[in-house]
Amino acid sequence: MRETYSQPLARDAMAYVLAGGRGSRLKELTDNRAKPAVYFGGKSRIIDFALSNAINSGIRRIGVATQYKAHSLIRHMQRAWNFMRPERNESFDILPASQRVSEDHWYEGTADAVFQNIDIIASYAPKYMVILAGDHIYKMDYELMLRQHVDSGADVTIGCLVVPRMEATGFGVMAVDKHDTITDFIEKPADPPGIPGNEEMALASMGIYVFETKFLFQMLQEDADDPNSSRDFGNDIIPKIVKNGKAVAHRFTNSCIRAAEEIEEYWRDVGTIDAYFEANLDLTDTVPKLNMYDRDWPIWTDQIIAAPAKFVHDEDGRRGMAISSLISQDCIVSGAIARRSLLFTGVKMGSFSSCEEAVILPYCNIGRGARLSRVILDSGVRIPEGLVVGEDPELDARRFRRSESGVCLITKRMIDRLA
Ligand code: ADQ
Ligand code: ADP
Repeated sequence: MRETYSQPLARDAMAYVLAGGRGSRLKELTDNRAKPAVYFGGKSRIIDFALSNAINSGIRRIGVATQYKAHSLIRHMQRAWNFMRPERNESFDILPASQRVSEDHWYEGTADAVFQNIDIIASYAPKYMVILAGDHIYKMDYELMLRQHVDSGADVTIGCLVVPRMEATGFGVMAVDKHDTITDFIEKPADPPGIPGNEEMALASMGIYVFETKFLFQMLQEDADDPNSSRDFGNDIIPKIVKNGKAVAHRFTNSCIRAAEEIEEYWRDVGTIDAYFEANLDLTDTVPKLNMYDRDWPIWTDQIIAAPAKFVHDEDGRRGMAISSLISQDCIVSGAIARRSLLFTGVKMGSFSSCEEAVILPYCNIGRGARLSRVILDSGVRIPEGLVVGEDPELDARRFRRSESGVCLITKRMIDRLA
């Protein structure tokens, strides 16, 4: 029988965000920052989505494990996520891999990134742990997952998505019975099993797990004592529970979005240059699949003190304008045109310049007469006067990082090499 809950389970839960991965398929975008710190959507960073989901779900204890190139990630979180109040039993802990347990290694795998901080988690005594990845774009109410976990009596509940079978090779793939109890789990199979009756699709793990804290600690200790373990949730902990205990699949829905607004389920990995570019560009659609204007489920981020975006005539009377574009604060578009583009904070566009299908990260400067199309500009890039990108594929490929679908990623170093 279903229990009814007198108070949200989220109040007894801690969210633990794994944010240590590099995301190497994002190439130079992750040369100096971890994937969760990469900017997304006009003013946020990727990690803001998982963290906002946690806050919007009612979770008030959050830990974030960092490892690879964590400086800009940590700085962002210190600025944006410092509003938790210990006196109200709230907490926000940034947990860099700091050799807390052993002097000779950092976090070995995702399970180790939790194991090494068991004492800090225990000090807050959460009843449930919600383990999250810090590198996906989606909205999700974890309270619903917590309820399913308690109702089903599972040892672990795993968030899952239905994906095309051949795209499932990069995921943990599972088989379930009619109650969604997981009967098999294979991490990153070369030939993923399909869903019975729907063989071209597969049930993929989102890398999101709910455990009772006591049980998780026990599993992590056993894993730490196993010399053959790679200390990873997907490779070690989850397959073991599927074999010896009860693992249940929680099917992802945009459950936090009001029914009237529900367009289609939205979850993106944005792990490659092309996926990252497309997901950003999608936001310039008249009705995007991801609604960033939803006041019921806001995406929290750093609120910098900055002047409003400004569109001005230049000295020759040429209009500055933006069409189907997202323009953040502190931008100045002067006698220039932006089409289907995202201008993050502090971007300046000079006279006669134009950009079309451009993702322009904070504090870039676009010189007079420059013409850019299908580009991603890393933060702080200064585009020289008159530079043209997106019209000569061979020249672009020699100068910049040109993706399979012809998107050019441009960094400061690449611009310096042009000089
Ligand atoms: P992967 O996509 O391979 O598989 P993984 O590299 O294990 O993901 O990283 C998961 C999360 O942990 C990411 O957010 C990453 O940033 C972070 N992370 C990785 N190494 C870390 C470390 N040493 N310290 C701290 N954080 C770290 C996983 C599951 C699959 C599932 C996919 C879904 O194993 O079963 O399908 O996620 O994306
Ligand atoms: P990241 O390292 O992830 O790009 P940072 O927050 O470190 O993010 O800064 C991004 C870029 O923006 C850097 O080139 C930095 O010099 C520049 N920058 C940051 N804040 C400002 C500011 N207030 N004015 C001008 N440039 C800034």
